[in-house]
Amino acid sequence: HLVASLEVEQTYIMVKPDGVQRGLVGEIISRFEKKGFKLTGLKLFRCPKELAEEHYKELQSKPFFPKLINYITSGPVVCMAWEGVGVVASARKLIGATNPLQAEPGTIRGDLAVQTGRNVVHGSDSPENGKREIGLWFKEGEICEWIPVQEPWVI
Ligand code: 3AN
Repeated sequence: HLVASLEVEQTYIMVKPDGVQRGLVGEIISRFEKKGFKLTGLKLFRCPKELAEEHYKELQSKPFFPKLINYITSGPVVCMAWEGVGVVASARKLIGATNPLQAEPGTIRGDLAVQTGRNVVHGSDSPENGKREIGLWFKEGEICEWIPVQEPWVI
């Protein structure tokens, strides 16, 4: 169980191949934007098998591991880094339960997915894994630190 944190954290969010194929990229990004978190990294990427295996190494012994690797490498994914106070646990809430049939309506999986093996989005499960996964999926220079400014963009 994740407890809300007051620390500024980083989390790795990824639209999985089914989310890209189904045209849900904009919808998923907008959920995190509207919540108020800060986007610090974003790219479309075709993930090599070795990276998928490293990312999911904790699940290596699970019977569904080969299927999971096939799924994640089956097409491009959208890699994102998001920053904010308590972003790790909050993003997991926005995403909803691993099994989309158990995910609450209003969550991404609750609204947009049916199958565990096609659950459209990934979110890091701890601040430590957030850092680890951002380091895994992004190269140096691909993460952009920025400070929001209040400018009268439209007069
Ligand atoms: P979450 O993505 O909600 O953090 P994890 O970390 O337990 O869930 O699992 C990682 C991914 O592995 C899931 N997003 C899902 O794609 C896949 N997965 C987990 N459990 C199963 C399962 N029982 N059958 C098939 N795939 C699974």
